[in-house]
Amino acid sequence: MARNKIALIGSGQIGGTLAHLAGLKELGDIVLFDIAEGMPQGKALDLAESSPVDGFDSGLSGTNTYEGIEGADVVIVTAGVPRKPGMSRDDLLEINLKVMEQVGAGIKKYAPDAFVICITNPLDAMVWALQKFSGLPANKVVGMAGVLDSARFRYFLAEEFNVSVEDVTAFVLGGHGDTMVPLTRYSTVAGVPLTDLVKMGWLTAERLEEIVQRTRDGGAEIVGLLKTGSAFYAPAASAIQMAESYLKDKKRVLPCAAHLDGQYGQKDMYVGVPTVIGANGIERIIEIDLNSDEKAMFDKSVASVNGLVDACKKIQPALA
Ligand code: A3D
Repeated sequence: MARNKIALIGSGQIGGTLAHLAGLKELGDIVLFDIAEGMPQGKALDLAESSPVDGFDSGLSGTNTYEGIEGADVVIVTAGVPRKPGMSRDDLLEINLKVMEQVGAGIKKYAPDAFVICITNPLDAMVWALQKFSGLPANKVVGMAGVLDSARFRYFLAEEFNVSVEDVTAFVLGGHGDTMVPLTRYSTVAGVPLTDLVKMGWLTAERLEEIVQRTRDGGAEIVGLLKTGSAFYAPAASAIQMAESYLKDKKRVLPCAAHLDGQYGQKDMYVGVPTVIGANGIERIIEIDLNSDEKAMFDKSVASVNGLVDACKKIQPALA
């Protein structure tokens, strides 16, 4: 059986890490695309030279033309600019929207059957625009944010309780931004909800709120430390988990920015919800019951994403 083909649009910090992880996991042959000449070729060669050491067989190549992504099974998009200290994700909107237009056209022409994972920020608005620009079916275009936001929440909780990260599950809903909604009663340690752990005295409600806030600010914390860009190891690992679930038809239940068509009372928008990812892309959107507090937080998050989508429509009227 021929190997799968994975195209990475954008070969910067996240793109390079995606290529490395996809190689180590032997997910398929990997093509790195970027507008910077020589850079994707250089990263591909460097990674290929690591393959004999790590023992993986993946073709690795770099390209500056969209022909190179032809027939890709998975496309992961990180093209654009990341945040610098003091910038919000929303500050990236105008420049990255133009990038999504080019990327969408490239995917439409050369990889119309791919499963497309968008990482470029501001995430929920960019994945919405990318789906429109590419014209691909909405179940095949998805945004990565929830897996990363949940992973941050899980890590902070595991650290707090001094337990394995493997035994902590977490649920984060809503847009990728300051309004994201970490759901404490659906997040657990070995199946015990955080709300019960508060009653059991594992932590106070105030401490839990601090951890929730640190999760919301997780991206800014890294930007503040790195100073030259934003997080890339954990975002790449998160997108690879989504790609793997698609390629291996694992049907993982993962929170992703998915296209809503009536679910959660929303029409034609992308926002973070629990999904099932399998060979048909987003195979299911799981609608969980939200209590009134959670619903209020979710609605606020939706309003903030809608504001960004409206800004996209103003910049590019073809999207309206
Ligand atoms: P960076 O290392 O700058 O890589 C971006 C790459 O995109 C660069 O190599 C550019 O040359 C390339 N590029 C720019 N314009 C184009 C274009 N028109 N076509 C093709 N390539 C282009 O950034 P990064 O890898 O650190 O981050 C990439 C994106 O991911 C940014 O928008 C970040 O804000 C975003 N990001 C999202 C998350 C989420 O959780 C959603 C987390 C971290 C970063």
